[in-house]
Amino acid sequence: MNNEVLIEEKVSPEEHLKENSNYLRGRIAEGLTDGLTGSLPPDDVKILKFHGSYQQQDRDLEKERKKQKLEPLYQFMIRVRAAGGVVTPSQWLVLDELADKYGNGTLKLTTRQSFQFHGIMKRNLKASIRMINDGLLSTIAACGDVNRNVMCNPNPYQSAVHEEVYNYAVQLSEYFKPRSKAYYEIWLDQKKVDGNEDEEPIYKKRYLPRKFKIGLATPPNNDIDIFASDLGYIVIEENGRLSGFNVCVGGGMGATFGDEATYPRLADVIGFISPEDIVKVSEAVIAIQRDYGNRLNRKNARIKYTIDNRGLDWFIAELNDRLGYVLPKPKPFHFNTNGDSYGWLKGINGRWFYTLFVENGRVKDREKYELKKALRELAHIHNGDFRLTGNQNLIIGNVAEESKETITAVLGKYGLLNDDSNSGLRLSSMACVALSTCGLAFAEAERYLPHLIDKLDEIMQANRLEREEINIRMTGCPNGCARSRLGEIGLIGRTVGKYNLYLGASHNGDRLNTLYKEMLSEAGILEALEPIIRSFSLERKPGEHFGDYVHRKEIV
Ligand code: SRM
Ligand code: SF4
Repeated sequence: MNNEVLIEEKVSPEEHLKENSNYLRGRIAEGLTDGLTGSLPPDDVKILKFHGSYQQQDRDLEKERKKQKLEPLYQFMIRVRAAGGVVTPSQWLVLDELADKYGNGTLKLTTRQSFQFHGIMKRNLKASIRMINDGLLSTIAACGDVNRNVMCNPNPYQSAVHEEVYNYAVQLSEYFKPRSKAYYEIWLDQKKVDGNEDEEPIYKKRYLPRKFKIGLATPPNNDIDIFASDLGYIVIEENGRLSGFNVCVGGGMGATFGDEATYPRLADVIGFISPEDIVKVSEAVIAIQRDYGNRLNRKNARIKYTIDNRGLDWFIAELNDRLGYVLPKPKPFHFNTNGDSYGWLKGINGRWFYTLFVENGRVKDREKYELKKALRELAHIHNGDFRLTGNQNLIIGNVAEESKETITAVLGKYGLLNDDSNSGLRLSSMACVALSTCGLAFAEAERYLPHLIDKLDEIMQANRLEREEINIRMTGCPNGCARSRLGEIGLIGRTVGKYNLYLGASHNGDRLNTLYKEMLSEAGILEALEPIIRSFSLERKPGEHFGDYVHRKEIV
């Protein structure tokens, strides 16, 4: 047996699956037409992710369905790929209609500036993906072992280079899309042209060992949490022009309880590049991860582990080697915050941008709070765009001076204008989807955090901190989809109703939080936080953030 065969055997089953999938086709097309089950075969479920969809089940109904001896209520989540989270009003209307027609009537704005639909039945999956494509959007590679949605700062008000940076995000997103035609054949009925064989010049047949995420951040705003990216670019502006990017590599939030070989890690800033080198550098970084990432153990396969296993110096040397030059040293930069600023702001292009708080990114109609309806009405009259933020919020963007009043009136009519009814804590909160759709959730997040904040607000108010922006993040498991390890207060679900409490991330996203207490119920969380919040209000230094305070006081 030669070496190649030995190496060949040492990969996870997923690697063989990808390799044998005929460039991401699998048997998805056949499975879609099988009316006997609402699910797809397990192998195809894995390949389906590369097409932007996850098979799920409604976990609220799990026990009842089992009791009735019914198969789980299988349904699909679809994620849209929209670089930088920018869509036009007409695209918004397509997505809004899709949520009602095939989904569960809601839109989820994600922590990576994208849209998700939940509750789509298998019989409607193809029509849904088609509808998204007809709206000139896509779902391709929104999930799977490839480069995902590329993030960038959505708020152009502070930087003349914003549009330029957005264009780079689009360029990267396009360049790193899989080249396989499978997506277009399965969902859009394009015919395979004989002799026109698939090829993946960047990814090769096994694609990447694991998901890969790129982001571009424009200081002083770190609202995309650049240090959580596999590959990040920090915009360096000189004399009002884009002079280049600092490159950072190796960020990732996920971990598994009880498995010390897994951990969250912040990206390291390793050098500086000229703007025109961004594709070349990204390709070299992705190729290193493709060639050296762990293909045996998916839990250790992200680039953060590739870097830690071989050393950052090795990584930089390998990158320099592939680039054919030595990366210059990074340039100074400074981030203020990883949160959003709400309300109207005038962009340097003279147009207006309204950042709207969307609690945990869920767009739906509730009694006396018809957010979905309001945004539909806005999309009908708005000529600019909609921009999703990395904090699950929405910017009504590029509003002409003469339209500002009309937009304000619609927001006012539906009670959406920012006012003091939302505390600083709530405006700085973020929670992942978790139950009932996420198959990995141990506990509630999106559906519970608003209630916990009601109670925390009472403590904040009693200490005159109701306007204080303490960034609080909750996830239903340690995968960290709402970047809970970057919360000044972080809560991670252990089991239904119990959370680990983490404290002390920085307010600008450059320091992780630390475990403070484990397995807390709601009463335990309130009891743990009350004295710290009280002492913070009394003993903080002027302008000191909560995350910094708990460090100074050695609470963590
Ligand atoms: Fe995530 C898996 C939702 C951003 C780390 N994530 C999942 C799945 C697909 C569960 C699954 O594998 O079955 C969740 C679907 C839930 C549902 O019902 O919709 C899910 N992740 C989300 C979203 C929707 C959270 C949200 O409420 O906004 C975010 C969608 C982003 C997007 O538009 O692409 C989302 N996920 C993130 C982030 C944040 C980020 O990228 O900045 C992270 C942490 C950063 C990172 O990647 O390390 C993240 N998601 C994970 C992980 C852990 C990965 C790891 O290598 O450690 C998993 C589990 C996995 O991949 O095995 C996961
Ligand atoms: Fe699901 Fe965990 Fe991600 Fe929350 S953090 S969406 S529970 S995988």
